[in-house]
Amino acid sequence: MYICIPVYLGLHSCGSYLIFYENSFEADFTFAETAVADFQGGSLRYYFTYGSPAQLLERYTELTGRAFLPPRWALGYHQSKWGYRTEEKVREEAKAFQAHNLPLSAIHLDIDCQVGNRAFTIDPDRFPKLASFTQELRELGVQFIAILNPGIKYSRNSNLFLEGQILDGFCKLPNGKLVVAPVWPGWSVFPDFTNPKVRRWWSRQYQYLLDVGVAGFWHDMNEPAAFITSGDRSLPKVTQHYMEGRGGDHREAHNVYGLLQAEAAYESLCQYSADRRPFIVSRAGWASLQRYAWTWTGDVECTWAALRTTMATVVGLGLSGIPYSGPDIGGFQGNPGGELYLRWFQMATFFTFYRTHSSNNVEHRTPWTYGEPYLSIIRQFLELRYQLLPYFYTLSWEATQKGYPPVRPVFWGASDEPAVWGVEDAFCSDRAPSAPPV
Ligand code: MIG
Repeated sequence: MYICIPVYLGLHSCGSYLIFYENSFEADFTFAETAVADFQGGSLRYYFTYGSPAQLLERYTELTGRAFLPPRWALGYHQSKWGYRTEEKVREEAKAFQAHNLPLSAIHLDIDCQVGNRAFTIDPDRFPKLASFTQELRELGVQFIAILNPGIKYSRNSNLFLEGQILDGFCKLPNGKLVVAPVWPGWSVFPDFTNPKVRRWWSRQYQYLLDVGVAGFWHDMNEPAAFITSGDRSLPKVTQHYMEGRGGDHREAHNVYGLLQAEAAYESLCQYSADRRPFIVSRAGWASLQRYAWTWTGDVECTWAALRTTMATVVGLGLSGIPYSGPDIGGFQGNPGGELYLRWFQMATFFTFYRTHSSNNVEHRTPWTYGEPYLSIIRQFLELRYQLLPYFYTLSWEATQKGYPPVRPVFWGASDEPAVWGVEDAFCSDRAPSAPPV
């Protein structure tokens, strides 16, 4: 998993309860005769509350914050692919949705649109008139979303590297040397988002992309992830962090790294335009990510088992305060085939984040890839989703007010009924029906 949130919800016949540990260190949780939470550092600070699941979520999000209301279009369908390299390909995709009479609200551009996989770049040769292109897409009702990773290319030819160095804003080892690790741009350095100065600098980078009409941002690899074949595929544990001035290391900073990057992006988008709601998707995060970003379930496999797990993951994220999430429809790595893609599509119709995405080395995946009868059934579900938009919008508003997740466990309205506690292959979006007979 890319997100750790040290919160758990206990179901009990005499009342349910929730415990949140305010500690971002790595931890082991054991649930047996007694529940043990074993953190590798930090202080023992936890919050306990009891009541119905609705009351628990209300109190947990009163403490950690509630989600913002998303732009309405974000609740529509998103099409994504690791592999849209040119403006022409994106245009063709948007037009193909029209030609197939399928609604579409956003297209997500992966690292292929960048120059050398570098954050905040879009290749001007392959996207020569970005401002008019994003305008053209908006006229089709389609928003342009751009990916970015936190790692900055370790090179004097990179402006971001030079700026970050002047600011003394990159993560270092105890001996004062920069932490350098291979990621998509090549050898990279990592902004220390636990420093408010670094967050302010990072915030400014979104502006020119907003100026050319980019509607939202997709933060990937922000655990942060690095290509290391053995050991931790992240920064060394001894990496030093500013930690808002008090100092600390990566053991404590790891889980909040992506969260603080999302905060920087959120501030940027709010400041840029007070009358446009931010749209940010973040792979990593911690408690309170809901205040800044949506998330998705990462690189899931193209299997029936992964489809089943997705349901529990999305419900679990909701119970951890994050109302907006969903899977790569069909799975990330591999080719699902018509039926698995369709079933995944149908399920995701009732999740908040409704997006097809797939890896760069698999068959191009769209609602029409598998022909009939799949296409017609997918169209019906897309139409149903757009009919349900007012309902999703109301559920979103409820999340902003109360912290209730739009996608709920079956025990939501029947938490005193042990028969439904373990249900992981179903969910509901409003009150659960009364408990089934035992
Ligand atoms: O190492 O940007 O989860 O959605 O397509 C892979 C390429 C990096 C991982 C993301 C995935 C994205 C991919 N990224």
